[in-house]
Amino acid sequence: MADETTEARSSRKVREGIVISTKMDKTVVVAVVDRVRHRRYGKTLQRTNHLYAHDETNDANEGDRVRVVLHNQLPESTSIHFHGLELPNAMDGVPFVTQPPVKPGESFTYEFTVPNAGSHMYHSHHNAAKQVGLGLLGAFIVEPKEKAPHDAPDVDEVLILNDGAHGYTFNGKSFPATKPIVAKLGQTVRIRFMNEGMMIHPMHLHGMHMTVIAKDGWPVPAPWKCDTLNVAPGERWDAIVHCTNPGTWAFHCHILPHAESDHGMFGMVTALVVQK
Ligand SMILES: [Cu+2]
Repeated sequence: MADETTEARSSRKVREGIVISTKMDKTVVVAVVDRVRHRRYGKTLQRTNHLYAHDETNDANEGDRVRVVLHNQLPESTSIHFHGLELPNAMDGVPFVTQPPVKPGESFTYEFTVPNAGSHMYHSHHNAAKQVGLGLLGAFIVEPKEKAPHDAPDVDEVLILNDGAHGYTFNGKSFPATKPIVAKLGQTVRIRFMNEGMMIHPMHLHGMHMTVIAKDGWPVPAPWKCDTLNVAPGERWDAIVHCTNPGTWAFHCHILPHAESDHGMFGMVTALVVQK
């Protein structure tokens, strides 16, 4: 085990303030929260984003062994909770419940076998209204061992909703800085909605409907259709859009003060672009 850690460390790609995965051993994912300056840590982490519990070959990796090493270089305590994963208690990352807070300068290693597939998240579970609001979060996506037909969409997107100190954001950005989702006519898009904020956000797509296929990583018993999908704090919803209608379609939170002002659209607004 010690050797594995050394190997992984020697190969890890350290980017600023990010959670990092290494391919050195596909059973090992090393995450590091380091080189983070207090003023910037939120933005940095939120931009980075996604800790995938699978390697680049997209093997089904439900059941992988994962190691996440948290180095706390913040000026305050923190922790990592893996939201949605059904882990052994000691790995649940909740200060004063399952572990002491990880204090500034300290490290903590989370290690577990990935138990359940689906769209999950990881985030700080300490002073979270501030820390998660500033971006100590990401998507933790576990590919299932047994693939369903919708596990191979043409376009696969994660949309993390947040409403903390950085305002109303998708993946850390507010409109017009949000990234549009782009697909070709006839393609399918999977959107993995994740709400890391403190408010409900009804996500509304213009021009086409969504087909909801999973809730909190679990397939729904029967897929259902909608054009407005309420995403509450902590929830993850997976939906498929069959891109049958060409054009640039607004895609936004329908609590209007989260999306529109007298200066036009802002905040939780993006577009689904269906190209002919
Ligand atoms: Cu909203």
